[in-house]
Amino acid sequence: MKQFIDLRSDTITKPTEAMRKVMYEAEVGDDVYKEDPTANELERYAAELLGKEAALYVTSGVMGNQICLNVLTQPGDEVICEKDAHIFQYESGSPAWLSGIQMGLVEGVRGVFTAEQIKPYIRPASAYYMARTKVIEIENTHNRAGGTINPIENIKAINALAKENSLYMHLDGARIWNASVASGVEVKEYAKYFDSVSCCLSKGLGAPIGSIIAGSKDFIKQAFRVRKALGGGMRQVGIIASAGLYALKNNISRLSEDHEKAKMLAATINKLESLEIDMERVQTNILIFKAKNMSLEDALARTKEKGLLLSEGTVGSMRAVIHMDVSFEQTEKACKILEEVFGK
Ligand code: TLP
Repeated sequence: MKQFIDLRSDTITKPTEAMRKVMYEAEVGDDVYKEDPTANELERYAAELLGKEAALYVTSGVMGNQICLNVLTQPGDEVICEKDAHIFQYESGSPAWLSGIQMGLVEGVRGVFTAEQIKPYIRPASAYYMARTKVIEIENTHNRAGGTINPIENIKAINALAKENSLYMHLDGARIWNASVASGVEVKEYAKYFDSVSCCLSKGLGAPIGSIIAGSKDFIKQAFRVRKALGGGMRQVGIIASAGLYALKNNISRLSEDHEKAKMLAATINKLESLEIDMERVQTNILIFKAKNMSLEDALARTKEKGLLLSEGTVGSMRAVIHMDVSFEQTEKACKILEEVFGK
């Protein structure tokens, strides 16, 4: 079988030997009864890491986001989010489908909107003929914008606006670990400004499955019920929760290595005349770039032909995502492949 350098996503990582060992040895029980010691420990550890009262293990990032939105809203409510937010673009329309809510879209700069910008989108409570604004959602890092970080001062200002208007704040922190490692701001500090937080264990951290949601005890109590209603009540879940716990304990600080490799690749892309990249977006592990004189289909096919797998990014662009299963050597090889395909 041909060996590809697979940069389609950081979701494609496979558990290491050490991770598989803790999975094999995990103590388990029935988690629907809250009797799985490993899942309980993962939730306790994650809540502490995020500085929240409680946490809940869920199957995926989508489930995490959608449970949070469901708990925070009523049908007919509106969630303000950035126009390229994952909850709007890539979650199967589930805010409407599962919770009967709509999105109020605001265009940010490189995925980041300011408090000033969203102020006019908050609907007056007296306007009974409008949807009710209920939640402000922030994605950090922002996937479709190219792994960009939402600055903590900006989040603080948005939180103040939310408080003034009695709105909830939800964080899609699928890659909050990347934001934290790159900015030096603790995940706890980011999470402090949100009523609910969803973060992935199965992306940069390398676990095979699962996400964490966190918030107040009361919030998690309600989330537990919604998780069950969505079919997310798992039984001897310690088998996979152990991998998540291992990932949280061992794989956060190493993300800086992924960011370094992403910079290496970005430097190559930037020097190739037939490629276009906005270097200000190069902040963590995701690169979004375009070929000037080639269709997206051709570009993806020609890189694949040479052994490099890329995915589709925002409209018409390519995406490369660095993760723990890509070595420095493979990153150099990926740079060479880009030079061969786009270097003329
Ligand atoms: N992102 C996936 C695809 O869905 C695009 C990827 O390959 O990047 N929030 C954010 C910001 C995400 O990037 C993702 C997954 C999710 C939520 C959903 O996580 P999962 O896939 O675990 O449901």
